[in-house]
Amino acid sequence: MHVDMDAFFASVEQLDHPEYKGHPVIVGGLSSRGVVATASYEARKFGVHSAMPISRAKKLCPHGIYVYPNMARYKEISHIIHKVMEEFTPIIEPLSLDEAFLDVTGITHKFTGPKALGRAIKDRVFEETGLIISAGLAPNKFLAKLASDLDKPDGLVVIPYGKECESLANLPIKRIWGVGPSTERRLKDGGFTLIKDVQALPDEKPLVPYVGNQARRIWELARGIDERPVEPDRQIQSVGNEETYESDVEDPAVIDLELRYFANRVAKRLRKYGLMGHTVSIKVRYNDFKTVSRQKRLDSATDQERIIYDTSVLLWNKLMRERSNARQLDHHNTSDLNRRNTSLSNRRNAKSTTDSTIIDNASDRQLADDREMMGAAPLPQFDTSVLDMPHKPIRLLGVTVSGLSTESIVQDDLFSIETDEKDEKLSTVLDSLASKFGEGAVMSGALWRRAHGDGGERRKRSELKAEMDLDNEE
Ligand code: TTP
Ligand code: MG
Repeated sequence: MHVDMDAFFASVEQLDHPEYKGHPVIVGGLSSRGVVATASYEARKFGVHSAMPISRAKKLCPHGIYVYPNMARYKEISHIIHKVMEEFTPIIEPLSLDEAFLDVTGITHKFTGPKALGRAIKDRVFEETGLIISAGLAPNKFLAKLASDLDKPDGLVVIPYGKECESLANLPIKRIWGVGPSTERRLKDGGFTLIKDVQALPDEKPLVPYVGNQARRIWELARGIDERPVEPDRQIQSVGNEETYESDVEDPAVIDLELRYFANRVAKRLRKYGLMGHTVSIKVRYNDFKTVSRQKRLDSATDQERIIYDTSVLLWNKLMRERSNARQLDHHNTSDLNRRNTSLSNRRNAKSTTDSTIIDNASDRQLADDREMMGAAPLPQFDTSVLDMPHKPIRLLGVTVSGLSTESIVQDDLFSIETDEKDEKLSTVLDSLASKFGEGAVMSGALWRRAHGDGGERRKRSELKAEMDLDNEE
């Protein structure tokens, strides 16, 4: 089923201003260069339509009521409509504020027929909003969308199984999904005007000279064949990596490597899905199973490894310092715990004053070498002493980026624009190299070994948990 509100923005305005009812209402930018977002059906009689310059609309319909869009209100109504749809099925694919596909395959038996189901959703939308939605029910998405538009406004059209070809036959070819003005022109050049002209072909071959690789899809759609599933709007809420270790981890150098690895993986997946996130979190589970997490909201969203790593380090240190302060206030430790704390805090103190001894450690030297290969504007000094010592052995570590959006970032700081652009460019180059030559081509030696488990079994308790958290709620 496909549903689509009638003259959506204009109908909402008529609902909110009853005095507009029955009059031509035009919603759009009101400046001299503004365009029409939509027009009520009363205004459409004057030839006013979406995307037309307001100045032209005013010539066609000088007595119309011209209003500026109130997006917040339209979103509110859209949300109510979505809730109504959810009464029917969870498999909803919204296409815009006012239209959606619903997979109703599993619920038709609850109604006397598809028409009754369409009627039911139309009635519920009207009860909840006072607005009219048109509905189309058909064996697939293409036909359902076509059907919802066939009898607008207040449409309710069913194209039953077996009637696919018949209902399409006499429609112009531009009604085929994806056939825009230029494809339409080319099809007409080939003598195809109505959908039945395409249906008459035994296969798609005669279309190839005119529409190239679109031929198969157009030929299938003309016969009402469309296998695309309804894709529910489950949104990715976060992208994260975490790992539970075979044996507990205490070495800040290892933790640093883990944070780098997680930042690398998370950033790569964000970029793969074209996402950016503005919140970085770390999760830590101690060997006593106590689990804590800390998060930080960034000034702007990121998909950059370097920023994710830096923020993780910041969060790690913050967490360790909070814990050690809390411990200093706590005087009822057992002697065992006291011993451990003393030794750990000695080590921490030693580290913070004598960095060189840490750097001299072989694994740190390796990491320092790897820094050269990491490329992306490394820390001023690759110095694992930036990481505080854990005060208890670590069983699990993880890094997650949430607050995702697909929007590009808006920067207000010239310096950060430069840095980010540089990092971004590098990340893109690294990603394309990785897809060409495999990850080993770009990952630093230590990260590569980390990724491929060389020595990794020393710590792995379970498989790496890389997750894209999906929002299943509302
Ligand atoms: P549509 O569903 O295309 O149009 P509509 O709901 O106004 O009219 P109908 O479905 O009955 O033909 O778009 C939904 C809303 O999206 C519309 O009310 C306003 C907005 N919109 C624009 O802002 N600009 C546009 O170019 C279009 C087409 C729509
Ligand atoms: Mg609409």
